Amino acid sequence: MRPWLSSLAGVAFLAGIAPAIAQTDAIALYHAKCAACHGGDRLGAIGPALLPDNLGRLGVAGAEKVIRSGRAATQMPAFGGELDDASIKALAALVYTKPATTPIWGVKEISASRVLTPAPVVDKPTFKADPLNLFVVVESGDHHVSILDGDTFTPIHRFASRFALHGGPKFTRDGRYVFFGSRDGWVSKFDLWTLRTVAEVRAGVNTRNIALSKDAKHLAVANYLPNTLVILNASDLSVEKIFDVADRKGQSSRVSAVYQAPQRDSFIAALKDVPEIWEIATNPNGEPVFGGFVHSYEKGMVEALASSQGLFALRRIEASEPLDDFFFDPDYRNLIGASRQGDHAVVVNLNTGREIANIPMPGMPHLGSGISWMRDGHRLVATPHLKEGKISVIDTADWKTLATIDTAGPGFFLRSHENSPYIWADSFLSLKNRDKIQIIDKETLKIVRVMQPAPGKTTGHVEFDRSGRHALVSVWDMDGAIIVYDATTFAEIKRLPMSKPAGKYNVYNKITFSEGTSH
Ligand code: DHE
Repeated sequence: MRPWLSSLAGVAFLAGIAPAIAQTDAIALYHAKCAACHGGDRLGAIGPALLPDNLGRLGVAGAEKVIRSGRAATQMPAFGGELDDASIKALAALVYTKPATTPIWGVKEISASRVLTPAPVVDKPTFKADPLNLFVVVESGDHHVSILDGDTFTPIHRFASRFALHGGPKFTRDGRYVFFGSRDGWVSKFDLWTLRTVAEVRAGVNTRNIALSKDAKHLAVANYLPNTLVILNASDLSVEKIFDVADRKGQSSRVSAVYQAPQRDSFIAALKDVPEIWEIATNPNGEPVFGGFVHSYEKGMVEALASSQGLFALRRIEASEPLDDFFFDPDYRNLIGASRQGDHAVVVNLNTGREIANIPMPGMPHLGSGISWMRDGHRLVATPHLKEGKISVIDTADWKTLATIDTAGPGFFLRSHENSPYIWADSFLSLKNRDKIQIIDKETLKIVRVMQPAPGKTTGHVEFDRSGRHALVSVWDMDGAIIVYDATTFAEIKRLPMSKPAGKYNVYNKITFSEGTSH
């Protein structure tokens, strides 16, 4: 038995339950009721991993509720009829106990998880819709993905995804393949022409997101558990390299996120626990892709499975503090990273590796959702704030805050399109106004309209079609919807029922790195 499963006293302590209940064999109970789906070691199987960091914001009380009542639209049954309250509390406390030793998830484990299901050979899509104007919709309610025709807004396919996909899916430049990452570390490769999943692999135990290299040959996976950055071969999802992430002094770190930087032909990684930003060459020549400005390189980290010289060469950029949640300017020369204090952001010039500005930004900016556009010859960047109902607008000429737009409440996502004069902003995290969408004029920086697509229901995340004429809005409810709006008149065109649709992604906008959408 694993050491971290062996302490009933600890479980009872964590659960705050009486000694008599402490005798309840929570571990035996776990093995009897949970292990078949969630794995004997809690690392997940057909059900998700049951480790505190994987469970995120659910909380112990939330876990008790799920054990008691089950989880709608999943295979998680309700145990309320067969387990008493003390047993449910002991199980919830158990799954919220950190493992005493870090689970091992290296080349062997990753490779053993890989499943290949090649699709039939085709030379064109197996459907009539414009393959570049499809929308990929992640339905987080029942863990499915829907594919929509972006001209008629009609679903053409729906399939079960891995549990809890997170972050934007990543598309190959021809728009044929899309990759998804789940919080439990699963990476899935889906063929949009044959509408089939063609490969899957579990690249981590607790994963943040994925990024695809410029040439679509390599896929990077950012992990919180273990502290690794995994590079997969994007063709068959085999392991190419694993970085055990640590700073120069050897201090290990989680990886907050990894981003593709096509203009630089590299990946850029945000590290959670150490003041370094990593840049990893995805070009076999390595160094020249960084424009000759590079000072420090380290090659061949822990498991150098790739032998070519410059490929995956690592450059460490030292920062004054750990930075998270990056926004990049369109040529990927500069990034803006949020300080963990939540009150300022730091601009780093990636060519020189130096910090060039510090921008006060109270209220925890969510730079990952930032967008940029040109106004009066200046490139502006807008970012929502997770803790305040404000949108900051920064002028990249001097990296100063040009305006602060007050909204109905803290928001999560922003969207625009090069053909639209407006920014669409939600108030996703507001207590009272989470059903509001604000339309902001990109010239005047004023709110010109407030919409309430589904009164009382959390609404957020907008994506335009390839022309910019329509905007699709998510109603995040089990009984939710994607609402299609005319992006000029704001008239509702169509309402498609969906199960808690999270993000939706237009193939063309993604592969062209459209201005106004996430990359
Ligand atoms: Fe996300 C993208 C981090 C919570 C839905 N989220 C991202 C990205 C990062 C990130 C770094 C960009 C990755 C990419 O697209 O490749 N998210 C974080 C957090 O640190 C945070 C605040 C806490 C956490 O638990 O991880 C967080 N995110 C959430 C949620 O609670 C959301 C609303 C629901 C969910 O699915 O968990 C959520 N995040 C999203 C979505 C995107 C995303 C839909 C992709 C946006 C896009 O348009 O590209």
